[in-house]
Amino acid sequence: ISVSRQHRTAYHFQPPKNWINDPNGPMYYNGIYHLFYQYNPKGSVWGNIVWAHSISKDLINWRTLEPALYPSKPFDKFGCWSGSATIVPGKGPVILYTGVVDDKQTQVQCYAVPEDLNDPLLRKWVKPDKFNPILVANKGVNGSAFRDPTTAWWSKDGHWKILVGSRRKRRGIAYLYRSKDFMTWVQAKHPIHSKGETGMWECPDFYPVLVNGNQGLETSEGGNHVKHVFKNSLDMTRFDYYTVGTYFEDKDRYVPDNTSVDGWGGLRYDYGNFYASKSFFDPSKNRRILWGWANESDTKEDDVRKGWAGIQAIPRTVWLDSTGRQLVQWPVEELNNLRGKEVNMNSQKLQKGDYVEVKGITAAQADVEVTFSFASLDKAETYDPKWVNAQDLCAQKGSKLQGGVGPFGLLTLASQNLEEFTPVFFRIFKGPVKHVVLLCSDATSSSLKSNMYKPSFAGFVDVDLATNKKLSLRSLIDHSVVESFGEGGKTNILSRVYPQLAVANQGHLFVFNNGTEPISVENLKAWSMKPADIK
Ligand code: DQQ
Repeated sequence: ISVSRQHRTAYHFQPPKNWINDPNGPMYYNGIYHLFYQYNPKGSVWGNIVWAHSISKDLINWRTLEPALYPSKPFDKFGCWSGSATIVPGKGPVILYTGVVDDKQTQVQCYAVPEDLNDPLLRKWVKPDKFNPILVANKGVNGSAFRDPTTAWWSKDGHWKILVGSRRKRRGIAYLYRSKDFMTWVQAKHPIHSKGETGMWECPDFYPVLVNGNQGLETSEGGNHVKHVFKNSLDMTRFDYYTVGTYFEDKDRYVPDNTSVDGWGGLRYDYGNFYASKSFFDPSKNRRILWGWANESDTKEDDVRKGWAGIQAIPRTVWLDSTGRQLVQWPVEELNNLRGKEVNMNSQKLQKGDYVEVKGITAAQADVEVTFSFASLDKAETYDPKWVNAQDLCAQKGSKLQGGVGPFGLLTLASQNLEEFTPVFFRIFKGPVKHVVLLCSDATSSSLKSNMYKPSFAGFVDVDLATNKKLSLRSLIDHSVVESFGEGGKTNILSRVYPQLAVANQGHLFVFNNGTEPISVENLKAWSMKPADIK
């Protein structure tokens, strides 16, 4: 296979060629899922941004239509940047997006509606001159940092409300706007939320989650049975952070719970490569679905050579964990329809230094679910409270340095003789109060090729091992992607890697243990994945 194709994904969404970034305006309308995304029709680096448009019946197999939005008006002449869709009862879908008006990147908010609501595919979108642009930066608002409108929600006080991401100096801000008719918008006196020293808040997202249960909620739902989630994408770190908190609808203020921290130290949807995400409510299955963009980790020159860059992560169902402290995410169930041949491994013991191959599947294009168990935590290494940054800790310890309980887990995209591998693994420490569990997806040894970004992505897993000495892991392996879900989706990490040897049918999968405590692979199921039908 050619170099440009060998790292293309088989079931993660990507167009046939060119650059993509943020998912935009995802929605379900009249039986069809719509995904729009930032796209460069002219090349594989960022630029010339339009809204590409793909449709699906199952969130996995896609048809690409012509771009829905491209620069065509004075208010979006320099780009159609990110935004969201709202389905307005009785009217149909409305897109809100950011138009760039000049070469100084001055940003305004615009709207677009389907040209013909009777077209089941909603192929053509129009930007009426009446009311457009619907928002320009008021005095005191930084017009070159004013973008990415959210899906609107309807409040009991008779207003539609949206958020727009911004910053004032180094303070990240989400401004709130109200409208009675969806066309005339007035800025609220106070932002819904802001935080010092976090920089630009790109792509804010704001939605209710059920306090008890995993069903999703329509964006306008409120009441005592809900909490709210506020997410922003921090330009300074290129990660998506969220808090769980309370929305005071009468004051239009959001206050995070004291269990979640705003900003760099806070909770993340994903501790790897996952940015500018956006969620939507899917009424057909009563779930909330989260899309996120995974950028390349190779160089710009590589992207030019490949002729493509950027993928979308597998859409994830998202809900509030029973602890109320964090969210849980899981690949949409439709993905399982791509599962082909299955192999199993049960009660496989792994002593220190063991690694065992999982044979019989296409290991470079696979889905793996595994549960590990261990008899005792006595040998766990002592946790040093200075280790607050999981990624630094993973970089320091890696998968090769022997531990007490762990490192154990999967070696994905491995070459036969382990010249290359991307380990996804747990490492357990004895903390002052309880055990500290680290989940790591370490790209350090992923490729013999040097000169690329090979981060040791990692996050901590909030789990109580005292009663249940087990940890579970699912990894979606797709040529240049390893997208992993720890403990049922509590801590998730997407890595982009570019093996040179472990490509196509030269890719292998192993389970391993490099700690003194023996580990049991209680149950492992792995499937060859069929390619998704994306045209
Ligand atoms: N990407 C868009 C912006 C957004 C950024 C431009 C986030 O609207 O803030 O392509 O990746």
